[in-house]
Parts: sequence; structure tokens; C-alpha cells
Amino acid sequence: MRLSRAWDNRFEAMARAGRIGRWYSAVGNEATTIGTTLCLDAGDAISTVHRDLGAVLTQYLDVNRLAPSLFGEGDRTAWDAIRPDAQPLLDRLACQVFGRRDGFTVGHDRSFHYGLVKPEWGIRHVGMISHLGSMIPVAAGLALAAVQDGTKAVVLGFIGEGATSQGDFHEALNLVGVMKLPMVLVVENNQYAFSTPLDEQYACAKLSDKAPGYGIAGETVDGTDFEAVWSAMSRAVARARSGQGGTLLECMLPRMRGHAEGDGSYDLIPQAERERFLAMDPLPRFEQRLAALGLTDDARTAEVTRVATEIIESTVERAIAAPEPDASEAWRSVFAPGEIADAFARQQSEVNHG
Ligand SMILES: Cc1ncc(C[n+]2csc(CCOP(=O)(O)OP(=O)(O)O)c2C)c(N)n1
Ligand SMILES: [Mg+2]
Repeated sequence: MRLSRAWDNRFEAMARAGRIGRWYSAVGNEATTIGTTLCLDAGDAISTVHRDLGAVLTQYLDVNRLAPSLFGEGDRTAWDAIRPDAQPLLDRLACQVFGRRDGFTVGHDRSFHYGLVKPEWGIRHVGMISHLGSMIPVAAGLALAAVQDGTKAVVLGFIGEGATSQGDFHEALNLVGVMKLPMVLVVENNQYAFSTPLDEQYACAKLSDKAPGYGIAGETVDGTDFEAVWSAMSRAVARARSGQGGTLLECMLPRMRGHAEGDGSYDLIPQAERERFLAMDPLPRFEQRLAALGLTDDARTAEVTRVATEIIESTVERAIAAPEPDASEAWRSVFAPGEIADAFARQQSEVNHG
């Protein structure tokens, strides 16, 4: 959670300084994105949208190898045995958001429209389509594929509450219900969709009230409470894994930032509400909870924050210095695996050279 926050802090500062054009902050979403993704196993899939950096970091990174000073052998999971070295992957992630050649979309794009599917690493991440709602049927399709392939994989799809007003939400959840697909749809309900507040977004009391209409389980939790998120997601994963079908898990979140940094949307939130939201920060809350359980103390908390910040600072510096994409290679493939991309490159080269 501190790594995700350090990343946001750095990119928000660069957005304010005009060094990057735009930044969608995930500040406030960490307990939800990380608390849910940590419940998955190798081979499970995630689909993400614009505030899900925490989920991506959780799926991609072996944190034991990223920050050895903070972890011990006992912290390693079975999944960590097949995960790659974390720092090169984090470097690629930073190159992605800077549009560098070594990003996942090889410089075609400078944002969240990336994914990484590496079964040998246990990573299956399908990156976003920008149109609100469009990722919900994609996640349902991944869940259908898991059933057809006979794997026990679970799919975790993320979406904002604004996306639930689109037709795709209905079509996908209906399919999940009818076919009992192993999918958990996490709605990150930060109570605003750009400038639209909840009372203009839907007329039900809770979005999870819609779940029974699809014949799936529904739950609403405080998305800033790591333990509440973790337990609700554990229940949802157990249901999905055992063939009992999908869950609509609504995580209530504070809108701690504007829609995108510097777009003026933060000013649309009333001052009193902004203050209430800022006081709901999930990170100090979880740190205090861990301290109360005797699992951390002020010194350890400060050390975790320091190490996380250092890792992000050096990663960002390397990405800034990394090579730009070569414009003459505009044909380069984004999604095809190596051999297909190489064959395509050869073919293009023959076309170009006569
Ligand atoms: C179909 C469609 N309409 C409008 C947009 C522009 N847009 C991008 S994000 C967004 C608001 C998203 O709100 P929400 O789903 O609640 O997610 P949040 O940003 O609050 O996390 C809008 C209107 C879009 N991407 N797709
Ligand atoms: Mg929202």
C-alpha cells in the first residue's frame, strides 16, 4: 500500500509541475485494490481500470525480492517461487506510464491501457478499455474461458460506480448469474464519477442491492478497512472457486482527489465533504490497526514508507532516462507474442524494402 501511495505521490507532483500531462490518482483506493488482489492465487486473472495501480503492483511483484530489508523468508508465498525479479517488472511499469519503448505497449500509449499475461509467472492481467463499463463483459469472458478450460481460476474485475450505469454492467452480470461464472466484480464506489455524485448516478440504496436481481451474491463493505475488504473478498473467492458463482462486491471509498490531477473536478466536491473524505485515508488507519495488534510500530512504519519511496524514486528516474520508442517502428506489435511479432516485423521489412 505504501508503494502504491509513493507512486501516486510522485506522479501527482509531476502532474502539478507540468512534467506529465495527466494523472489519475488512486489515493484512497489502496485497501480495496490490494486487499482484494491479495486473496488471489497464481493463475487467477484481474482486469483493471484507471485507479487500480495497487492491484497491478500486487499481482506483478514479489515484494520480498523488491524490498528484502523489509521481509523475511517466512513472508514468501508459493506464488513467489514462480514470480520474476520484481525490479525489472516495476521498471517496465514505469516505462509504460512514461510511454517509453520498454513499456508493456512498447511506447504506443502512455497510460493504463496495458496488460501482462504470463502464465509461467502466474500473472494474468487484462488492461483497460477506456469506455466505462466495457471491461465488465471482458472480465465475464475471462471467467467463461476459465470454466471452458476447466481451470479453477477466479477473475477479479475492477470498475468505478459510474460504470455500473452502463448497459455492459447488466449484460455481463446477467451472464455471470446464469452461467454461475467465477467472477468477482469489485465496484470502487468513490461517490463521484467525474462530476456526477451518487444521487445522480443511481436510485437504489446500495449497488450491491442489484446483485440478487442477477442471482449472484452481493456485499457492500467499507473499502478503506483492509480487513473488511480482505474478508469479504475471501468469501467471494471461495464461492467462485467452489462453483457457486459470482459476487458483486461494492467497496465504499472516499474521493480523496479530483478525477484527474489539475482538471478542476476536485473543486466540485463541497469543502466539508472533502475534509471528511481526506480523514478516511486507509493507510494510517491500517498502520494503526497493525500497531494495535503488535505487528508494527512507528519506527517500522516510517521505515516501510522510506523504503517504498526510495524504490519509486529510483524507478521513476530510470524510466525518465529510458529510451523513447523509435517512430520508424510504428508497425511494432503490442499484443502478439514474440515469434508472431518477429514474423510480422520481417514481413513489414520486406514490404518496406521492396
Ligand atoms: C462511455 C464513457 N463515457 C464517458 C467517459 C469519460 N469518463 C472517463 S472516467 C469517467 C468517470 C468514471 O467514474 P467512475 O466509474 O465512478 O470511476 P472513478 O473515476 O470515480 O474511479 C468518465 C465520465 C468514458 N470513459 N466512457
Ligand atoms: Mg467513482
